[in-house]
Amino acid sequence: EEKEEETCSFTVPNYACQRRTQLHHHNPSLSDALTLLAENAELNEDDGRAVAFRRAAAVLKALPAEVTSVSQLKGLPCLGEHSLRVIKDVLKDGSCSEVETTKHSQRFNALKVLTGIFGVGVKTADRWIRDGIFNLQQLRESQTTLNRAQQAGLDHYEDLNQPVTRADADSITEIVQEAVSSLFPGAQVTLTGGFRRGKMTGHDVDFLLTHPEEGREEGLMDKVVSWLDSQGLLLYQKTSRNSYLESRDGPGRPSSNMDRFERCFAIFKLSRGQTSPPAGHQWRAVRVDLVVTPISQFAFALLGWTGSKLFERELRRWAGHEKAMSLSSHALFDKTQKRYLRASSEEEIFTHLGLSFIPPSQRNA
Ligand code: 8DG
Ligand code: MN
Ligand code: MN
Repeated sequence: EEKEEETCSFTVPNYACQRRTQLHHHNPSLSDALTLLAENAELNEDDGRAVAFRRAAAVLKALPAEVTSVSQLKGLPCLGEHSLRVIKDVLKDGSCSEVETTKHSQRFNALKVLTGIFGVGVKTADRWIRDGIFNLQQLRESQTTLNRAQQAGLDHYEDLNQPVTRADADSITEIVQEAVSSLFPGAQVTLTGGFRRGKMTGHDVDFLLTHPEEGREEGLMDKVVSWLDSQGLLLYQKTSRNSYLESRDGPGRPSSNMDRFERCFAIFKLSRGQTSPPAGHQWRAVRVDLVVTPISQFAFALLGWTGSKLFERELRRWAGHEKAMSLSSHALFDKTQKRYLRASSEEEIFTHLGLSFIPPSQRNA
């Protein structure tokens, strides 16, 4: 009897929000290759292609074992022709020429360095490149006018591109907690973003602030920011009530999931004792995002700010395409029933959406 040696082929559900995706998985070299191409597509504002690569990478992250042959991937969702070609190359040679070429291209590296400056988005970076600016030194030497965010970003470039550790996140949590509870007894501080998903490092620290009594959260942001500032803890801050003109990393990097919470993009000054600054330094700069939400929207905000970005995107796609619902960080609207569905926990939102609950540590798509 002839048996096809297709030892195990995998199956995974279509949407990342239907799957459990741990931080550590079995196919990092494949997902890294696809993630680099996604990053390149984002830097070139090719959103369609970027999402396709992100989805393909996420499918590989969700597999229960290492892929050894493309035949195991038959029937898996989100793996287009292009992604499969990349996977084949990496499986065969350990690398893919398109990935290697991209990784070493001048444009990719310039875009990465320039958008690595807080406050600089792809449009600005692209304009600078066309003006012959490819790196920080050329930017500093040019007569380019920088806005306040970009100037702070350039001033603290080294620190802000150093990973924030879990210990840094914990000491910032303590500081924010102290500020909030002394100014607004009863108000709550919740760590969100990558650290809530169990990441050991991040590019920033994300917090959600709320008060258990609806309306009592008003004024919280101004007071907290003033207090932090008076303690000399802020190197930069920009607070905004309506963020339609804002973005995930300050002006210039618009994102698809902006919301209307009161928020603050800040750069904290962490002193020795609160962190381990680079040798010879007394302090280091750390990016912090603060968001204030009324308690009635807290569950939606928590779900929306925990990420990963792809997981969030997939939740919204699932809601829209499969459930005729519209999900945001504020609410869930059922278009069939023409009404908002309330929720006071993330679990309830998953239930409304007809999804099994996925805990934060398994949302690392
Ligand atoms: P990292 O910082 O460790 O690198 O990763 P992260 O924590 O996952 O990414 P992040 O850029 O800090 O974003 C955290 C989450 O917040 C992510 O799921 C996307 C979400 N988010 C923004 N901006 C906005 C926004 O304007 N509105 C909403 N609703 N969510 C946002 O980053
Ligand atoms: Mn973050
Ligand atoms: Mn953030």
